[in-house]
Amino acid sequence: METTLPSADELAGKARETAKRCGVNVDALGDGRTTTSPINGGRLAAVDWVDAGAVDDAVTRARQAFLAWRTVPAPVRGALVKRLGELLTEHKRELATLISLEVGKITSEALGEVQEMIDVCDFAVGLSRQLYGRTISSERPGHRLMETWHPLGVVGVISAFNFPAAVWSWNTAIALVCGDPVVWKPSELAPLTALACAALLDRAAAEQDAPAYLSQVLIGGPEVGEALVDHPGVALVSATGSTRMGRAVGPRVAARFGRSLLELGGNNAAVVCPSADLDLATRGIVFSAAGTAGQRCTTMRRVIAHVDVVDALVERLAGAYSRLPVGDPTAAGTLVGPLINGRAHAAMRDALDAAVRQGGSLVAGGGRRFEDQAPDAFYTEPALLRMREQSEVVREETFAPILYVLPYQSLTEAIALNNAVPQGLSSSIFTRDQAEAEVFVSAEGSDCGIVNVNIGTSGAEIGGAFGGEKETGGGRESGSDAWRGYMRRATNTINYSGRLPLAQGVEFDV
Ligand code: UN1
Repeated sequence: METTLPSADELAGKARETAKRCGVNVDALGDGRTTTSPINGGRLAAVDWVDAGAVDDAVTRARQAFLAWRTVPAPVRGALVKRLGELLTEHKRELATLISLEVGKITSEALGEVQEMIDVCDFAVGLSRQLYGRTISSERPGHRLMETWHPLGVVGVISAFNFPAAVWSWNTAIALVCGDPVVWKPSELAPLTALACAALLDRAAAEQDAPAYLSQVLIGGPEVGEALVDHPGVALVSATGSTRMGRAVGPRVAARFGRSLLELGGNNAAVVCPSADLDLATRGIVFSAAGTAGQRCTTMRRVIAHVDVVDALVERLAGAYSRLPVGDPTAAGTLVGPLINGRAHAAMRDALDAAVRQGGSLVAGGGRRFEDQAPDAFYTEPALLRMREQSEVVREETFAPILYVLPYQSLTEAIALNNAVPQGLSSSIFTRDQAEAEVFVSAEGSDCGIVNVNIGTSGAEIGGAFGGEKETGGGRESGSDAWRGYMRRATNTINYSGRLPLAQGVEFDV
């Protein structure tokens, strides 16, 4: 595809104007740290950073907001989130533009990210009338047992570049209806997107007369995240990022008996069975493997295909890979935008070299594009490789569009391969054999937090609980009952008998 990438001035002007339309005070951004756009590698914006010292002030203010917000009835808290959802709907296109400019997402996926934000607001508004506890039969006459759910406290959110807005919203929409203020440390690569989200929520909060400082954003480096992790006033740390980051965060939060919700790496596979609809499987696989330039935590990185269909499948995949339009993510028709930066590109090159050393063969893609035009932008063709076995590099998560295809003979072997990686986020099976599908989703099937049938591994809806096992960290965000992670449970025993029978038949007469 012929592409002329936009100039740095053009993108910087667009970013400034779009942020302004979302309510960001662009004249007060300062001239601190420069960010670049992965679209052309050029300067996009400059934003002042705070240092770790800002965390204590922010948490103190959030704690004040908590004392007020926790007494506001949950359905009234829901009204704030409802307004946020309306403002996100109104500014959907602008937010999507900022996401594309800052992290290189194609327009459709950037709009999809904002749609996830709107959807989780809808979900949270409904939830605000459904924060149910149970009543439980007491073993004693004239007694009732019940549980009540109360706001937990300040939630610290640490998010990554690849979903620079949606991850905040999954946490914030739920936290706010649960009665918790949020302090957010976004990716330093996407500060304008974060400031735009914050401006929209500030506007909603002002309109709804919500307490000040319910939501704060701290633009800064890793030391800001660390201070949030260590602060005893942060009741829950919800961190999305690499397994390396999670390994540092988890124990530090645990050491102060805080709560953490970890959403870390994935190494997601699809099993393709002999009965699979190969055209459907091809479409599902290519979206999950090449979409977002391989930079979702749910990106498909492995295909485990039955020996009877592996050749036919690889042929279809290779055809689709050769037709993938790589280019300017804001241009119509592009399906694969740039990698976030040169480091990601180097990691991709290293993984491809390692895969070949480990017996793999490159079937399609892997090359770099537009290097002459924009040496600091990193466009790559998604790579498709055949591997003889699940070697070391296949068991690692490389945050780039690399898809390894492995053969299998029996479903038991396929499931074992699916599970034989340290990560446990997402998985899928393509089959028309119901028994095979059932085995894959059963207790002896995939060990992941997300297990799909006849769709790819990425693009989950917000209604389900999102997250995974093993090195993925175990946390669950967004839908289903993930809200419980943002509240504290009290078990209440109510005695209306006028006597004092003790549980377990204990006698203690005084
Ligand atoms: C992520 O990459 O951090 O399921 C989240 C999906 C999206 C979320 C991905 N709804 O692909």
